[in-house]
Formats: sequence, C-alpha cells, structure tokens
Amino acid sequence: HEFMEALAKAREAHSLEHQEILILLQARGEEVDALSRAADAVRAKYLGDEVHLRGIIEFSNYCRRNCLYCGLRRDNRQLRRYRLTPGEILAAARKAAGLGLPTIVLQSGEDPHYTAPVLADIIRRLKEEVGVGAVTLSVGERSFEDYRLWREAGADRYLLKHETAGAALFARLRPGTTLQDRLLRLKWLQELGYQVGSGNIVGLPGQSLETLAADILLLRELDVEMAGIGPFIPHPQTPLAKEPPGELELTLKVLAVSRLLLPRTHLPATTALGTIHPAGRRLGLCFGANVIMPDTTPPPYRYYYQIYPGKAGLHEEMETTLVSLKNLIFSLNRRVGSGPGHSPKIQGGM
Ligand code: MET
Repeated sequence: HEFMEALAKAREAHSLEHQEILILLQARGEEVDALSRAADAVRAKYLGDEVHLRGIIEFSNYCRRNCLYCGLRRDNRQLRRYRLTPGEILAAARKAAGLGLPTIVLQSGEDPHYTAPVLADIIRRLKEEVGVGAVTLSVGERSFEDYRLWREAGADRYLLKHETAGAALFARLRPGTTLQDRLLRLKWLQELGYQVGSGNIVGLPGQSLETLAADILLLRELDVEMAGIGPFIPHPQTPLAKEPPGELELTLKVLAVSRLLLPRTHLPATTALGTIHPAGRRLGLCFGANVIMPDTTPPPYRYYYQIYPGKAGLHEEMETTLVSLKNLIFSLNRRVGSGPGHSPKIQGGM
C-alpha cells in the first residue's frame, strides 16, 4: 500500500522524499515487477525506444589512485599496464565508426602521462579526421584548465561517477580524495558546457540503503545528463577481494528508481550488470536503461583493463558483440539509436 503510493508519486511527479525512495528500494516479489513496469513506461514516454550504443576505448590502465574497489589501483603490482598511442586510439575509433558506433567514450585510469594538450590533440583528431559524432571523456579528476582545454578541443561529454554519496565511505574507499572535491569537478564540467554523467556503485561494503537513496537524490540534484549505475564486483587483487558482490536485484531497483526520478537522463545497462548475471544487460534495459556501451578497446589491451574481473564479452570479437547486442535490442522491440544520441535535455538534442 505504502509501496504503491510511493510508486504512483514517482511515476507522475518524478520526485520523492528520501523515505519514499527507501520504500521503493525495499520492493519484493511482485513489487519489483511493478517497479520495472513503471520505469520502463517512463523510459518509453520520455526517451522512446532507441537504445544508444557508445563505443568505449580504454586507452590506459595506469592509475595514480589507490581506490580499494578497483583492479587498476596503483598498489596492484600484478596487473600488466599499457598505454595506447594516439595512433592506436584513432585506429580503434575508426574501427568503431566502421561498425556503426557513432560516438566514442575515451576512458582511462588517472594517468598524468596523457597531458592536457596531448589529449586535446587526440580529441580534435577524433572529431575532425575520424568524424566521431560525439566524444565523451572519462579520465577522472583533473584541473579546471585541463577540462577547459578538452572542451575547446571538441569534447562533448564527461563521465565522472560520484561512486558513493556517503562522504565517509567515499574517503575510506578512495584514499586521498573526497566526495566534495569530486562534486566540485562535476560543477566545473557543467559550467564548461559538457553533457555530464555521474553515477554510483551498488553493493559496496559498508553501504546501506540510506546511502543508495542519497545516491539517487544526489543524481537528481546534480541534474545529470547521464548516470552509470552498476554493481560492485570484488577484484581478487584488491583489499576488497573477499567482500560479496553487489546484488542484481538491488542494482536493478536503484536503476529503476533513478529512471523514475530522472526521466530524461541517459542510463546505461552497464557492463558490470552484464558481468554479474548473463541476463544483466537485458534486465537493465527493462528497468529503465536506454544506453549500452560496448567495449571497443583493441585486444589484448581490453583484457588488462581490469577494473573488476570477468568483464562480459571480454573474449568476443567486436563484430560478434555488436550482433548480439543488436539482437537483444530487437528482441525487446526497441531500436538501435541513430546519430550521436545527445541528451534530450540540451539544446539541439533529440
Ligand atoms: N579514472 C576515471 C575516473 O575515476 C575513469 C574511470 S575509473 C577506471 O572517473
């Protein structure tokens, strides 16, 4: 009863109090189905049936950070490190474009080796030489000047997940960094005119449902254009190796509530979701997601980009992955997005 009231309010007003979010996150059995149906209806109403594909190029797994949950952390001496040259990055983007992926995400660990001008030059060439429809950056915390230079070079979007809205948990899991600093950067990126993506990890050790409700409210407050929501997956070469992974159902509930409260925000069915369960991505698309980000990092590097182990589709050819993703999209009576798939929230967006 309480549940149905909160769900109806979310579906109609796209606004909930912390307490009401908690009620939805505690959905069980048929309530979970009702949550999925509501999120799917809001997705269809505001974003239509297009599922946007974004090719992700993971161009370096060097990282100066030491995040407890991440396999790329600097104390992981067992990981083979790599960096793609600008030429390799451009070649990977050309291949992605040839396979029909209109936009590219450049992601890496926090690797100061790529100075701001070097990355700016790559961005410029991606737009001018390769003709990439939109370039998204996801290279972590840098200076305002760096972000400005990249924006001027033609970068359109920036992904910087807030990871967790629990400030104490954040500081514990990301030594030497603070939530406040991360949020400041999200503000800078918005000021610079990026389409900004954030997001959070579900099932982190020490996280509560209250923290997850705060995550969703923070995404809403930030009014992000994108939000990546995926389960925690323990990596064997990290201090969190023995912790249990985030649960599929809880991740789906966080995704669905986010869709209800952020009706026009792009939400990916994350690779992490597809990694903890074989139907994870399909379920994500049924719980409000409208984006998929296939890995377009060339082998063998892709294998070494181990944020978490067992990444879905790791050993497949890109062609094979795309065929199965398109089949998945068609099987849900959805369509593959055409064009750059800009946020409907920005001018000139669809
Ligand atoms: N290092 C970047 C960040 O923290 C990209 C994702 S983490 C591998 O946002």
